[in-house]
Amino acid sequence: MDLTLWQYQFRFIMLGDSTVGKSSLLKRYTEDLFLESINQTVGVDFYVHFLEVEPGVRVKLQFWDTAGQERFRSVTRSYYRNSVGGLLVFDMTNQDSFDHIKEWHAEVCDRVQPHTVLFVLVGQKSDQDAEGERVVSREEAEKLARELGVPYVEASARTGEGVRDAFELLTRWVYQGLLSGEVELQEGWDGVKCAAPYALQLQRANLAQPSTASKNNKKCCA
Ligand SMILES: Nc1nc2c(ncn2[C@@H]2O[C@H](COP(=O)(O)OP(=O)(O)OP(=O)(O)O)[C@@H](O)[C@H]2O)c(=O)[nH]1
Ligand SMILES: [Mg+2]
Repeated sequence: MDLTLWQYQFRFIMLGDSTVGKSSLLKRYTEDLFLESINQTVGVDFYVHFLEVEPGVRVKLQFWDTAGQERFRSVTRSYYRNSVGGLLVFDMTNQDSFDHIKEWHAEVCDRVQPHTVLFVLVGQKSDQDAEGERVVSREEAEKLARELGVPYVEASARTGEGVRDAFELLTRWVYQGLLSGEVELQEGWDGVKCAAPYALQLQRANLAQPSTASKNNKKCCA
């Protein structure tokens, strides 16, 4: 099987203050690597990963890894609009990074209208909990997640804990949104691409009529 073949492409954006570990999360997820010394992102970096969301349905995930530093904001803002999903990342040992999450969320939501972005809130550096370095409790983070209407995952790029969960939760959420029609393919918008859009319409129609769904091939773009 050609591993570069895909039925869907989703564009995700990494958001959060500098040093919370956005690039480290991506390095862990896409290369299974962790670097104690990693360069600060300058502007925006780009990562790719493939995920099979159900047998025979491969999604190409494109990640825009933005710099958290304010001076790059004018560059990073231009990537919001063509993203279908975003990871809102804070460092659980850094109160300010948590306090700024609402601003990151509002900044993106305001700028992507009329599109919407699906978010997952990620509490990073969970390995530091055992070291007594944690300053943001799980309860506080879950409360914020409820306010924003997004799921919450704790992760550590250093140990790998929770990293796949965070990325795959978001991917499956977008995929389900596509099947239900909550996420729409739109001309001139690159958040989602489908290799065979007509097949997606068929799959949606099948899902809406369970009796016929079982008789037909359920796979989109197959
Ligand atoms: N203990 C611990 N340190 C981490 C973890 N993830 C990243 N770090 C460290 O945190 C620092 C910043 O990580 P980056 O991944 O560069 O952070 P970033 O959010 O991409 O920062 P910008 O590119 O400036 O926006 C580095 O020294 C990493 O080694 C983690 O899970 N645990
Ligand atoms: Mg970075």
